Amino acid sequence: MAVTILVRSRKTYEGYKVFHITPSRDQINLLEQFYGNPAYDFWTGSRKAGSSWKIMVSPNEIHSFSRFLHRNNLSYAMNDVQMASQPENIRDVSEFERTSSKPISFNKYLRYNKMIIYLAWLASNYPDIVSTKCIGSTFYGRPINMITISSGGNNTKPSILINAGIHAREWITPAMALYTINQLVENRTNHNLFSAVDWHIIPVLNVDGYEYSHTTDRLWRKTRSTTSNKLCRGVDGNRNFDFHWMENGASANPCSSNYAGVKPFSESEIAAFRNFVLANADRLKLFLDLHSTGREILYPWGYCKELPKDWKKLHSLAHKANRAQMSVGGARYDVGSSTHLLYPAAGASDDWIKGVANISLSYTVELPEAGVSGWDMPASKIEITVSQFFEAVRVFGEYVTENYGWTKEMFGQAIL
Ligand code: 0X9
Ligand code: ZN
Repeated sequence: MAVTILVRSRKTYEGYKVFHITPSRDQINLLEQFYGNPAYDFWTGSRKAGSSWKIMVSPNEIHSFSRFLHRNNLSYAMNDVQMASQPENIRDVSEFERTSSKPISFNKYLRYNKMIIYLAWLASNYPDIVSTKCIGSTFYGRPINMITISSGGNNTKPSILINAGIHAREWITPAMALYTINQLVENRTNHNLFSAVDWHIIPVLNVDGYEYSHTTDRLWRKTRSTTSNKLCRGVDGNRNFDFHWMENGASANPCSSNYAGVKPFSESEIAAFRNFVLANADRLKLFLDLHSTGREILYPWGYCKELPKDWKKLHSLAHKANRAQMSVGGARYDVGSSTHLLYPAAGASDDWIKGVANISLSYTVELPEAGVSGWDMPASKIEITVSQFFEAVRVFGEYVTENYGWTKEMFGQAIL
Protein backbone atom coordinates (compact mmCIF):
# COMPACT_ATOMS: atom_id res chain seq x y z
CA MET A 1 0.00 0.00 0.00
CA ALA A 2 1.40 3.38 -0.99
CA VAL A 3 1.58 5.91 1.83
CA THR A 4 1.86 9.58 1.01
CA ILE A 5 3.36 11.74 3.69
CA LEU A 6 2.64 15.41 3.30
CA VAL A 7 5.45 17.53 4.66
CA ARG A 8 4.46 21.15 4.84
CA SER A 9 7.53 23.26 4.20
CA ARG A 10 8.22 26.27 6.30
CA LYS A 11 9.24 29.58 4.87
CA THR A 12 12.95 29.96 5.63
CA TYR A 13 13.67 33.60 4.71
CA GLU A 14 16.99 32.47 3.33
CA GLY A 15 18.81 35.49 1.90
CA TYR A 16 16.55 38.02 3.61
CA LYS A 17 18.24 40.58 5.85
CA VAL A 18 17.02 42.74 8.67
CA PHE A 19 18.54 46.22 8.70
CA HIS A 20 18.98 47.99 12.04
CA ILE A 21 19.04 51.72 11.40
CA THR A 22 19.05 54.66 13.80
CA PRO A 23 17.83 57.60 11.72
CA SER A 24 17.69 61.25 12.64
CA ARG A 25 14.32 63.00 12.42
CA ASP A 26 14.88 64.06 8.81
CA GLN A 27 16.16 60.67 7.81
CA ILE A 28 12.96 59.02 9.06
CA ASN A 29 11.11 60.63 6.16
CA LEU A 30 13.62 59.06 3.79
CA LEU A 31 12.90 55.61 5.19
CA GLU A 32 9.15 56.08 5.05
CA GLN A 33 9.18 56.00 1.26
CA PHE A 34 9.80 52.24 1.49
CA TYR A 35 6.78 51.67 3.73
CA GLY A 36 4.16 49.51 2.00
CA ASN A 37 6.64 48.28 -0.62
CA PRO A 38 6.31 44.46 -0.75
CA ALA A 39 10.08 44.02 -0.57
CA TYR A 40 10.28 45.90 2.73
CA ASP A 41 8.69 44.76 5.96
CA PHE A 42 8.84 47.34 8.76
CA TRP A 43 9.21 45.47 12.04
CA THR A 44 9.77 48.33 14.49
CA GLY A 45 10.55 51.98 14.38
CA SER A 46 9.69 54.94 16.49
CA ARG A 47 10.02 58.68 15.87
CA LYS A 48 11.65 59.05 19.26
CA ALA A 49 15.22 60.35 18.86
CA GLY A 50 17.74 57.54 18.96
CA SER A 51 15.22 54.80 18.31
CA SER A 52 16.37 51.85 16.23
CA TRP A 53 14.37 50.85 13.16
CA LYS A 54 14.24 47.27 12.00
CA ILE A 55 13.33 46.71 8.41
CA MET A 56 13.36 43.28 6.77
CA VAL A 57 14.42 43.45 3.13
CA SER A 58 13.96 40.84 0.36
CA PRO A 59 17.13 39.37 -1.15
CA ASN A 60 16.84 41.17 -4.50
CA GLU A 61 16.60 44.61 -2.87
CA ILE A 62 19.41 44.30 -0.34
CA HIS A 63 22.08 45.72 -2.61
CA SER A 64 20.11 48.76 -3.74
CA PHE A 65 18.83 49.47 -0.23
CA SER A 66 22.37 49.35 1.21
CA ARG A 67 23.49 51.78 -1.52
CA PHE A 68 20.58 54.06 -0.71
CA LEU A 69 21.55 54.06 2.98
CA HIS A 70 25.18 54.86 2.16
CA ARG A 71 24.20 57.68 -0.18
CA ASN A 72 22.13 59.25 2.58
CA ASN A 73 24.71 58.79 5.33
CA LEU A 74 22.54 56.38 7.22
CA SER A 75 24.65 53.89 9.12
CA TYR A 76 23.21 50.48 9.71
CA ALA A 77 23.83 46.96 10.95
CA MET A 78 22.51 44.01 9.00
CA ASN A 79 21.58 40.51 10.22
CA ASP A 80 20.29 37.32 8.70
CA VAL A 81 16.59 36.76 9.20
CA GLN A 82 16.72 33.07 8.58
CA MET A 83 17.75 31.97 12.03
CA ALA A 84 14.83 33.76 13.60
CA SER A 85 12.27 32.04 11.45
CA GLN A 86 13.49 28.46 11.36
CA PRO A 87 11.45 25.79 13.09
CA GLU A 88 13.92 25.17 15.89
CA ASN A 89 13.44 28.77 16.92
CA ILE A 90 9.71 28.42 17.07
CA ARG A 91 9.95 27.34 20.62
CA ASP A 92 7.87 25.87 23.33
CA VAL A 93 4.59 25.50 21.56
CA SER A 94 2.41 24.00 24.18
CA GLU A 95 0.38 20.91 24.85
CA PHE A 96 -1.60 22.66 27.55
CA GLU A 97 -4.95 21.44 28.71
CA ARG A 98 -6.46 23.04 31.77
CA THR A 99 -7.74 20.63 34.37
CA SER A 100 -8.62 21.27 37.99
CA SER A 101 -5.23 20.01 39.07
CA LYS A 102 -3.27 21.69 36.29
CA PRO A 103 -3.47 25.48 36.21
CA ILE A 104 -2.57 27.41 33.08
CA SER A 105 1.05 28.53 32.96
CA PHE A 106 2.59 31.29 30.90
CA ASN A 107 5.81 29.64 29.82
CA LYS A 108 4.51 28.49 26.44
CA TYR A 109 2.88 30.02 23.37
CA LEU A 110 -0.47 28.32 22.96
CA ARG A 111 -1.99 27.24 19.68
CA TYR A 112 -5.52 28.53 19.09
CA ASN A 113 -7.30 25.26 19.88
CA LYS A 114 -5.62 25.16 23.29
CA MET A 115 -6.79 28.69 24.01
CA ILE A 116 -10.34 27.72 23.13
CA ILE A 117 -10.14 24.75 25.48
CA TYR A 118 -9.06 27.12 28.26
CA LEU A 119 -11.91 29.56 27.58
CA ALA A 120 -14.44 26.70 27.56
CA TRP A 121 -12.97 25.35 30.81
CA LEU A 122 -13.38 28.77 32.42
CA ALA A 123 -16.95 29.08 31.17
CA SER A 124 -17.95 25.74 32.65
CA ASN A 125 -16.08 26.26 35.93
CA TYR A 126 -17.06 29.89 36.50
CA PRO A 127 -20.53 30.01 34.91
CA ASP A 128 -21.62 32.97 37.07
CA ILE A 129 -18.96 35.29 35.72
CA VAL A 130 -17.69 33.86 32.43
CA SER A 131 -19.40 33.39 29.09
CA THR A 132 -17.93 32.80 25.65
CA LYS A 133 -19.30 33.76 22.28
CA CYS A 134 -18.30 33.26 18.67
CA ILE A 135 -18.34 36.70 17.05
CA GLY A 136 -17.81 35.43 13.51
CA SER A 137 -15.54 33.26 11.47
CA THR A 138 -12.26 33.60 9.63
CA PHE A 139 -11.55 33.23 5.91
CA TYR A 140 -10.99 29.50 6.49
CA GLY A 141 -14.14 29.25 8.61
CA ARG A 142 -12.46 29.03 12.00
CA PRO A 143 -14.54 30.48 14.86
CA ILE A 144 -13.42 33.79 16.35
CA ASN A 145 -14.09 33.47 20.06
CA MET A 146 -14.60 36.19 22.59
CA ILE A 147 -14.85 35.82 26.34
CA THR A 148 -16.97 38.07 28.55
CA ILE A 149 -16.23 38.47 32.23
CA SER A 150 -19.09 40.05 34.13
CA SER A 151 -20.60 40.17 37.58
CA GLY A 152 -24.12 40.43 36.12
CA GLY A 153 -26.36 43.03 34.56
CA ASN A 154 -27.36 41.12 31.41
CA ASN A 155 -24.85 42.67 29.06
CA THR A 156 -25.86 46.23 29.77
CA LYS A 157 -22.96 47.37 31.94
CA PRO A 158 -20.22 49.75 30.76
CA SER A 159 -17.45 47.65 29.23
CA ILE A 160 -13.83 47.37 28.27
CA LEU A 161 -12.85 45.68 25.02
CA ILE A 162 -9.44 44.08 24.50
CA ASN A 163 -8.41 42.69 21.14
CA ALA A 164 -5.27 40.67 20.41
CA GLY A 165 -3.66 38.89 17.50
CA ILE A 166 -4.88 41.09 14.66
CA HIS A 167 -1.27 40.73 13.45
CA ALA A 168 -0.40 37.04 13.26
CA ARG A 169 3.27 37.08 14.23
CA GLU A 170 2.79 39.19 17.36
CA TRP A 171 2.54 36.12 19.58
CA ILE A 172 2.99 37.93 22.86
CA THR A 173 -0.41 39.64 22.35
CA PRO A 174 -2.66 36.56 22.64
CA ALA A 175 -0.53 35.62 25.67
CA MET A 176 -1.26 39.06 27.16
CA ALA A 177 -4.98 38.62 26.51
CA LEU A 178 -4.99 35.17 28.10
CA TYR A 179 -3.06 36.38 31.11
CA THR A 180 -5.59 39.18 31.58
CA ILE A 181 -8.43 36.64 31.37
CA ASN A 182 -6.64 34.35 33.81
CA GLN A 183 -5.99 37.12 36.32
CA LEU A 184 -9.51 38.50 36.15
CA VAL A 185 -11.22 35.14 36.54
CA GLU A 186 -8.88 32.89 38.50
CA ASN A 187 -7.32 35.40 40.88
CA ARG A 188 -10.02 36.37 43.38
CA THR A 189 -8.14 39.45 44.51
CA ASN A 190 -8.85 40.94 41.07
CA HIS A 191 -12.61 40.40 41.13
CA ASN A 192 -13.18 44.04 42.09
CA LEU A 193 -12.05 44.88 38.54
CA PHE A 194 -15.28 43.50 37.12
CA SER A 195 -17.73 44.32 39.89
CA ALA A 196 -19.00 47.44 38.10
CA VAL A 197 -17.85 46.99 34.49
CA ASP A 198 -17.75 44.08 32.02
CA TRP A 199 -14.68 42.92 30.11
CA HIS A 200 -14.83 41.54 26.56
CA ILE A 201 -11.60 39.96 25.39
CA ILE A 202 -10.80 38.55 21.94
CA PRO A 203 -7.57 36.56 22.39
CA VAL A 204 -6.93 36.07 18.65
CA LEU A 205 -8.82 37.99 15.97
CA ASN A 206 -6.73 36.86 13.00
CA VAL A 207 -6.90 33.16 13.80
CA ASP A 208 -5.91 31.94 10.32
CA GLY A 209 -2.83 34.13 10.30
CA TYR A 210 -1.88 33.16 13.85
CA GLU A 211 -2.04 29.45 13.05
CA TYR A 212 -0.14 29.99 9.80
CA SER A 213 2.61 31.78 11.71
CA HIS A 214 2.93 28.64 13.85
CA THR A 215 2.83 26.06 11.08
CA THR A 216 4.44 27.69 8.08
CA ASP A 217 5.73 31.24 8.24
CA ARG A 218 6.86 32.65 11.59
CA LEU A 219 6.86 36.20 10.24
CA TRP A 220 3.36 36.18 8.74
CA ARG A 221 1.37 39.34 9.64
CA LYS A 222 -1.80 39.45 7.56
CA THR A 223 -4.99 37.42 7.22
CA ARG A 224 -4.94 34.43 4.85
CA SER A 225 -7.61 35.46 2.33
CA THR A 226 -6.97 35.13 -1.38
CA THR A 227 -6.23 38.27 -3.36
CA SER A 228 -6.12 39.30 -7.00
CA ASN A 229 -2.52 38.05 -7.06
CA LYS A 230 -2.32 34.24 -6.90
CA LEU A 231 1.12 34.44 -5.31
CA CYS A 232 0.22 36.86 -2.53
CA ARG A 233 -2.33 36.28 0.16
CA GLY A 234 -3.79 38.23 3.00
CA VAL A 235 -4.78 41.71 4.08
CA ASP A 236 -3.32 43.74 6.93
CA GLY A 237 -6.30 43.70 9.30
CA ASN A 238 -5.09 46.94 10.83
CA ARG A 239 -5.49 48.77 7.51
CA ASN A 240 -8.92 47.32 6.70
CA PHE A 241 -11.17 49.59 8.81
CA ASP A 242 -13.46 52.14 7.24
CA PHE A 243 -12.06 55.39 8.59
CA HIS A 244 -9.84 57.36 6.20
CA TRP A 245 -9.19 53.97 4.61
CA MET A 246 -6.11 53.83 2.34
CA GLU A 247 -5.28 57.50 2.86
CA ASN A 248 -1.90 56.96 4.44
CA GLY A 249 0.61 54.24 5.41
CA ALA A 250 -1.36 51.52 3.63
CA SER A 251 -0.75 49.72 0.37
CA ALA A 252 -2.97 48.75 -2.56
CA ASN A 253 -0.50 46.00 -3.49
CA PRO A 254 -1.63 42.54 -2.31
CA CYS A 255 2.00 41.50 -1.89
CA SER A 256 2.69 44.22 0.67
CA SER A 257 2.48 43.39 4.38
CA ASN A 258 0.40 46.55 4.71
CA TYR A 259 -2.14 45.68 2.01
CA ALA A 260 -5.40 47.39 2.95
CA GLY A 261 -7.71 45.06 0.97
CA VAL A 262 -9.99 45.76 -1.99
CA LYS A 263 -12.37 47.68 0.24
CA PRO A 264 -12.87 48.43 3.95
CA PHE A 265 -14.05 45.42 5.94
CA SER A 266 -13.23 43.06 3.08
CA GLU A 267 -11.88 40.68 5.73
CA SER A 268 -14.42 38.52 7.55
CA GLU A 269 -12.38 38.83 10.77
CA ILE A 270 -12.48 42.63 10.68
CA ALA A 271 -16.18 42.67 9.73
CA ALA A 272 -16.92 40.36 12.70
CA PHE A 273 -15.08 42.75 15.00
CA ARG A 274 -16.98 45.74 13.54
CA ASN A 275 -20.33 44.00 14.04
CA PHE A 276 -19.64 43.29 17.69
CA VAL A 277 -18.44 46.83 18.36
CA LEU A 278 -21.34 48.55 16.60
CA ALA A 279 -23.88 46.38 18.39
CA ASN A 280 -22.36 47.35 21.75
CA ALA A 281 -20.95 50.81 21.04
CA ASP A 282 -22.99 52.73 23.60
CA ARG A 283 -21.62 50.71 26.50
CA LEU A 284 -18.03 50.21 25.35
CA LYS A 285 -15.91 52.77 27.19
CA LEU A 286 -12.31 51.77 26.55
CA PHE A 287 -10.53 49.79 23.87
CA LEU A 288 -7.06 48.25 23.87
CA ASP A 289 -5.67 46.74 20.68
CA LEU A 290 -2.65 44.66 21.62
CA HIS A 291 0.35 44.63 19.28
CA SER A 292 4.09 44.16 19.37
CA THR A 293 6.80 45.28 19.32
CA GLY A 294 7.96 48.59 20.68
CA ARG A 295 6.96 49.44 24.27
CA GLU A 296 4.49 52.12 23.34
CA ILE A 297 1.01 53.13 24.41
CA LEU A 298 -0.45 54.90 21.38
CA TYR A 299 -3.66 56.83 20.94
CA PRO A 300 -5.38 58.37 17.87
CA TRP A 301 -5.00 59.80 15.45
CA GLY A 302 -2.93 57.43 13.41
CA TYR A 303 -4.16 58.62 10.02
CA CYS A 304 -2.98 62.23 10.39
CA LYS A 305 -0.83 64.51 12.50
CA GLU A 306 -3.72 66.21 14.30
CA LEU A 307 -4.59 65.19 17.82
CA PRO A 308 -8.11 64.46 19.02
CA LYS A 309 -9.74 67.12 21.24
CA ASP A 310 -9.48 64.92 24.32
CA TRP A 311 -5.86 63.90 23.78
CA LYS A 312 -4.79 65.18 27.19
CA LYS A 313 -7.11 62.72 28.88
CA LEU A 314 -5.84 59.88 26.67
CA HIS A 315 -2.27 60.94 27.35
CA SER A 316 -2.48 61.22 31.12
CA LEU A 317 -4.34 57.92 31.55
CA ALA A 318 -1.72 56.15 29.41
CA HIS A 319 1.05 57.67 31.55
CA LYS A 320 -0.67 56.47 34.68
CA ALA A 321 -0.88 52.97 33.20
CA ASN A 322 2.80 53.16 32.29
CA ARG A 323 3.77 54.21 35.80
CA ALA A 324 1.87 51.25 37.24
CA GLN A 325 3.74 48.73 35.11
CA MET A 326 7.04 50.47 35.91
CA SER A 327 6.29 50.17 39.61
CA VAL A 328 6.50 46.38 39.27
CA GLY A 329 9.79 46.52 37.38
CA GLY A 330 8.71 47.08 33.75
CA ALA A 331 10.82 49.34 31.55
CA ARG A 332 9.20 52.57 30.38
CA TYR A 333 6.59 52.63 27.62
CA ASP A 334 6.53 55.73 25.42
CA VAL A 335 3.18 57.49 25.26
CA GLY A 336 1.86 59.55 22.37
CA SER A 337 -0.31 59.61 19.27
CA SER A 338 0.37 56.90 16.67
CA THR A 339 1.42 59.40 14.04
CA HIS A 340 3.68 61.34 16.39
CA LEU A 341 5.39 58.31 17.89
CA LEU A 342 5.34 55.84 14.98
CA TYR A 343 4.23 56.67 11.45
CA PRO A 344 0.93 57.70 9.88
CA ALA A 345 -1.15 54.63 9.01
CA ALA A 346 -4.85 54.89 8.21
CA GLY A 347 -7.61 52.29 8.44
CA ALA A 348 -6.52 50.93 11.82
CA SER A 349 -8.77 49.68 14.62
CA ASP A 350 -7.89 52.40 17.14
CA ASP A 351 -8.89 55.29 14.84
CA TRP A 352 -12.10 53.58 13.71
CA ILE A 353 -13.13 52.82 17.29
CA LYS A 354 -12.74 56.49 18.20
CA GLY A 355 -13.78 58.13 14.96
CA VAL A 356 -16.75 55.95 13.98
CA ALA A 357 -17.85 53.92 17.00
CA ASN A 358 -17.33 56.99 19.22
CA ILE A 359 -15.51 55.17 21.97
CA SER A 360 -13.32 57.94 23.23
CA LEU A 361 -10.67 55.96 25.11
CA SER A 362 -8.95 54.02 22.34
CA TYR A 363 -5.39 52.73 22.52
CA THR A 364 -2.90 50.61 20.62
CA VAL A 365 -0.37 48.97 22.90
CA GLU A 366 2.95 47.84 21.44
CA LEU A 367 4.25 45.23 23.86
CA PRO A 368 8.02 44.80 24.28
CA GLU A 369 10.34 43.01 21.93
CA ALA A 370 12.87 40.34 22.82
CA GLY A 371 14.82 37.55 21.19
CA VAL A 372 16.92 37.62 18.05
CA SER A 373 14.29 39.04 15.73
CA GLY A 374 12.08 40.82 18.21
CA TRP A 375 9.23 38.48 17.33
CA ASP A 376 10.75 35.39 18.89
CA MET A 377 10.50 36.43 22.49
CA PRO A 378 11.68 33.34 24.36
CA ALA A 379 8.79 31.60 26.01
CA SER A 380 10.63 31.95 29.32
CA LYS A 381 10.00 35.72 29.11
CA ILE A 382 6.26 35.58 28.49
CA GLU A 383 5.20 35.55 32.11
CA ILE A 384 7.31 38.48 33.26
CA THR A 385 6.27 40.53 30.24
CA VAL A 386 2.54 39.97 30.57
CA SER A 387 2.42 40.12 34.36
CA GLN A 388 4.13 43.51 34.34
CA PHE A 389 1.78 44.95 31.74
CA PHE A 390 -1.23 43.56 33.59
CA GLU A 391 -0.61 46.36 36.11
CA ALA A 392 -1.22 48.85 33.30
CA VAL A 393 -4.38 46.97 32.29
CA ARG A 394 -5.51 47.21 35.89
CA VAL A 395 -5.19 51.03 35.74
CA PHE A 396 -7.38 51.13 32.61
CA GLY A 397 -9.93 48.90 34.38
CA GLU A 398 -9.95 51.06 37.50
CA TYR A 399 -10.38 54.21 35.44
CA VAL A 400 -13.44 52.85 33.65
CA THR A 401 -14.83 51.57 36.96
CA GLU A 402 -14.41 54.97 38.64
CA ASN A 403 -15.74 57.03 35.76
CA TYR A 404 -18.45 54.85 34.22
CA GLY A 405 -18.94 51.85 36.51
CA TRP A 406 -22.33 50.84 37.84
CA THR A 407 -23.19 51.83 41.38
CA LYS A 408 -25.11 49.54 43.75
CA GLU A 409 -28.32 51.47 42.97
CA MET A 410 -27.89 50.82 39.27
CA PHE A 411 -27.60 47.08 39.91
CA GLY A 412 -30.85 47.31 41.89
CA GLN A 413 -32.64 49.09 39.05
CA ALA A 414 -31.41 46.56 36.48
CA ILE A 415 -32.75 43.67 38.50
CA LEU A 416 -36.17 45.37 38.76
O1 0X9 B 1 1.20 49.51 12.04
C1 0X9 B 1 0.39 49.02 12.82
O2 0X9 B 1 -0.67 48.49 12.48
C2 0X9 B 1 0.71 49.06 14.33
N1 0X9 B 1 2.09 48.72 14.56
S1 0X9 B 1 2.63 47.19 14.29
O3 0X9 B 1 4.08 47.22 14.33
N2 0X9 B 1 2.15 46.24 15.47
O4 0X9 B 1 2.11 46.72 13.06
C3 0X9 B 1 0.45 50.45 14.86
C4 0X9 B 1 -0.91 51.01 14.62
C5 0X9 B 1 -1.10 52.37 15.23
N3 0X9 B 1 -2.37 52.99 14.94
C6 0X9 B 1 -2.63 53.69 13.81
N4 0X9 B 1 -1.72 53.95 12.94
N5 0X9 B 1 -3.85 54.14 13.68
ZN1 ZN C 1 0.71 44.85 15.11
